[in-house]
Amino acid sequence: MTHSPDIENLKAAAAAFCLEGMPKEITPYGNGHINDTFLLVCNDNGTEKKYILQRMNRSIFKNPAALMENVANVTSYLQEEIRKSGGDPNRETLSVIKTHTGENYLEDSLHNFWRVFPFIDHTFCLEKVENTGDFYDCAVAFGGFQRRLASYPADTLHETIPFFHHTPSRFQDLKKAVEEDAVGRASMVQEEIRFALEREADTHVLTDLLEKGELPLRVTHNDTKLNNILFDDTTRKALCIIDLDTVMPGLSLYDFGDSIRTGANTGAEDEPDLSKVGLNLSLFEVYTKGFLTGCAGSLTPLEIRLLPMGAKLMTYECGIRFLTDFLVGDTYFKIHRPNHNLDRARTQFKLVADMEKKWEDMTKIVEHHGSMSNA
Ligand code: ADP
Ligand code: GN1
Ligand code: MG
Repeated sequence: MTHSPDIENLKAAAAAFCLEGMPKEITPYGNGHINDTFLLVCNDNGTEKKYILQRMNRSIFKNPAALMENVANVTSYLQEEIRKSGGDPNRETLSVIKTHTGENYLEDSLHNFWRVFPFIDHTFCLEKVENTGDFYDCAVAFGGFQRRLASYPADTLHETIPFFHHTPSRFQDLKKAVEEDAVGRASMVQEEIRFALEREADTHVLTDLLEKGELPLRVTHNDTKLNNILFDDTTRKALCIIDLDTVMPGLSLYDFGDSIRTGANTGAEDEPDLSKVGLNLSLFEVYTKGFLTGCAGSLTPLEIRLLPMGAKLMTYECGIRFLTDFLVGDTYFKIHRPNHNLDRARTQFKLVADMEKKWEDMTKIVEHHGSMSNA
């Protein structure tokens, strides 16, 4: 387990970057499960300049240089695209603040890896959908992100986490964790393990079609949860997509599915009361409509047909990742209470079960909006 950085580590890290003004406050920020995120406020002759300072998760991201090269290149590309379409490149995408030696990140003497982004001010980030309009905007933005990156040279992107959404290999990881039972927790989650194992046949539906060349590989975000998008305080429009660590070649269905998993759930990802968890079909419909609009006709008929499968599989995959992490002793996702990963796995499985009940409705919704988008 990596310890939280102390204030001296934080100050030393901040000092390595080309900032406007002198750092005056550094405080923990946001609700991510992976990196350690801080709001860094600088004083620039009486004016405040804000930044996001992050300690990257070095046990998950093995090659920070490659990762930051992806982020720097993708954000420069997006800035150009946004500029061409008349948008504001300083607010509608991240950009990488360099160190004094011109690097995209800093490795400190403790082998921590740090990076800095401008803080996109006057924005908010949602942990839960508050109204359908927000979720629609989010869908258009994530669809648009994929569309904007359609011509990005995918072969120049490094694979930051190999087999990230390869559900069959996530399934193998779960089986291994069950067999090894490293911290003696398997006996308490027999029901959850059975739920996961019963669905093995689903795990390779998308990867098989990809291997057969029937689904196109695209540049995708791969972590399109609701809190990875910033909304503008003034316009309340989806403004900027963040958390670009997993931008890699992937399937459109991954991006669609992960947003449904997080945004169309009637409960929180870690809700202990499972009666609150289920699929909100009207939010599913809103997101389907928005995503198809954002992708602007670029999805193939098979991709559209498989949108419900993308939603179910991303939810199932996340559930088995949480369950695996619970079984190995909580080494990947940050937890804030005992059994946190178990609570998370349970919500995901409850959501999968609810999607299975509502499958016909999900299919009809997709058929309806899919036919309109191709009309
Ligand atoms: P993680 O990989 O741990 O999820 P993120 O990059 O998503 O880390 O950052 C965590 C949170 O910090 C986000 O959900 C968001 O609230 C906030 N955040 C990150 N970058 C910015 C930014 N540039 N401007 C404003 N808020 C940000
Ligand atoms: C992590 O980084 P964050 O909190 O946005 C994870 C996602 C999971 C998600 C579950 C790099 O997302 O894959 O779906 O937690 N990111 C990584 O909440 O593993
Ligand atoms: Mg995040």
